[in-house]
Amino acid sequence: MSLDEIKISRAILKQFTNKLSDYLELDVAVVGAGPSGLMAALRLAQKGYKVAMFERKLSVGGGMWGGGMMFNEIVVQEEGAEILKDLGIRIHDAGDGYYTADSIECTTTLASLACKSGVKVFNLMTVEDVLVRENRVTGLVVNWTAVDMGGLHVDPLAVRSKFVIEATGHATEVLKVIQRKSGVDLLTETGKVLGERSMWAETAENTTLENTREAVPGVFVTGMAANATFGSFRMGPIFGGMLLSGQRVAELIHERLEG
Ligand code: 48F
Repeated sequence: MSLDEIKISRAILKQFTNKLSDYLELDVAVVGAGPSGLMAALRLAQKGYKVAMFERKLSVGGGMWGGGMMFNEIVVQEEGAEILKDLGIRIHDAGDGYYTADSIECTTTLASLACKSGVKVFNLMTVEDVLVRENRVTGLVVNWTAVDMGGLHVDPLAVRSKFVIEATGHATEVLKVIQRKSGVDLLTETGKVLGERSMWAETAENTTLENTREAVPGVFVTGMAANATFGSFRMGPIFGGMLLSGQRVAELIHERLEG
């Protein structure tokens, strides 16, 4: 077979355009492909929902690749270890209820399972705004990350979704744009993002689950974004809370979509 560069180019363009066009209307749009977002997307896709993830960077995985301070192992507690085992990720018993796992195995397995379950990942895209109708978020406004990085004056495109998951981590970028532009109050004490506090692993892990909830009509928060939204602590390289939070947000949205 002879290879033709134009056929290669056309194959990519056609398939990508079809994929993006198919995923402009969604059940759930996940912003940020870190561990909590990936876990949420995986569980929702396993339930049969149409899910897309928008990730600013070239790679998915967020802060999971680097373990703690670039030592590429993560720590989980008992419940997190159960999830990793269920996903087929190998764990090491570090004693006293702590388990470690290779962060590269965790990230690649989680990402692979999400893709194979039907999640479509759009990497290199930044969510810069949302669609709001009658005080409810109904979708996302996305642009190429390169446009953002280049400071180029290029208009974005829009995606409609029944629910949005804010999984942008410490930055809570989706909620911050909603706060700045929509006039809709967040479901926090002040109506604004309360902000993340300094490291306290135990409390942070415990509060992650209770902070995993709807933060503005149509938008659920998960992972570190949940703690940052509701003013809780950071936890460092212990990841059980991220995985549990991803599962929890998937359950909450499933209940709403079913009801
Ligand atoms: O930060 P990140 O890994 O969030 P997470 O799932 O996990 C937090 C842990 O990694 C760690 C921790 C552990 O316990 O504290 O920090 O809560 O992933 C967030 C992802 O969102 C992307 C960002 O590139 C990263 O991959 N992201 C952030 N803002 C945007 C975005 C945006 N506006 N549009 C698209 N992607």
